[in-house]
Amino acid sequence: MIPGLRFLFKASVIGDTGVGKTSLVQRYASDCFDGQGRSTVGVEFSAKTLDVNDRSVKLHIWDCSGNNTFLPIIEHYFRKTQGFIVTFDLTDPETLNHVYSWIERVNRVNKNTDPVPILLVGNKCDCREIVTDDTIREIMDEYPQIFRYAKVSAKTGEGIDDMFTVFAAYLSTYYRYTGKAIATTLDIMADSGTQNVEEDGWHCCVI
Ligand SMILES: Nc1nc2c(ncn2[C@@H]2O[C@H](COP(=O)(O)OP(=O)(O)OP(=O)(O)O)[C@@H](O)[C@H]2O)c(=O)[nH]1
Ligand SMILES: [Mg+2]
Repeated sequence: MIPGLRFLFKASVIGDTGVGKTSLVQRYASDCFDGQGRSTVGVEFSAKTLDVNDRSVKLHIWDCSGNNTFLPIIEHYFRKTQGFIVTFDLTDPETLNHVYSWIERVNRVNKNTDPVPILLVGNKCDCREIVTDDTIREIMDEYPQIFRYAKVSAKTGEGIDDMFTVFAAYLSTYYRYTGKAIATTLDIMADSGTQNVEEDGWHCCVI
């Protein structure tokens, strides 16, 4: 671990209602799965810290409702998000088709910035898969901002830790080395060991 090198990223988990967004966040943050399926009202917040590539990365995770009623509220959370986790249900091809509109929404809200990195996640891999790899490939070809596709199960926990580790590792490298304004800010903070960006000393990577 490099002393003083700590990053904070805002992450938003989005996708259709019922794909398992809350379940996968709960599995990651609390290692539990309640199977109740209570639809999220608006947005729920979780935080978790992990070590990746000698850096301590804190993720502020905003779990957004997939219900259209809440779109005006959750779109507010799309701003100043460093990375999106766009989720679909491997047993429901419609939810994969809707990934297009979720990404379009993200890009519309962030039209004045570079495309925000996206991790595409297919959840419920404990069940029989119905979606086709071809469709996933088409979406990834259309949106190069999707840096990785992960297949997971919130129910069994398969792939969940890995997907968040990959997500945090990618963001910390992306924002540090892409030469964007944010990367400069991070470098300065890291080099000077700045501690005063956030009250608790985390480098908040808000663009
Ligand atoms: N078999 C299986 N069921 C899952 C998995 N993840 C979630 N579910 C179930 O899918 C349903 C919906 O899960 P939620 O986590 O509430 O879905 P959500 O995407 O947060 O839904 P909204 O909050 O309405 O947007 C629940 O009944 C869960 O128990 C999984 O990995 N495998
Ligand atoms: Mg939910």
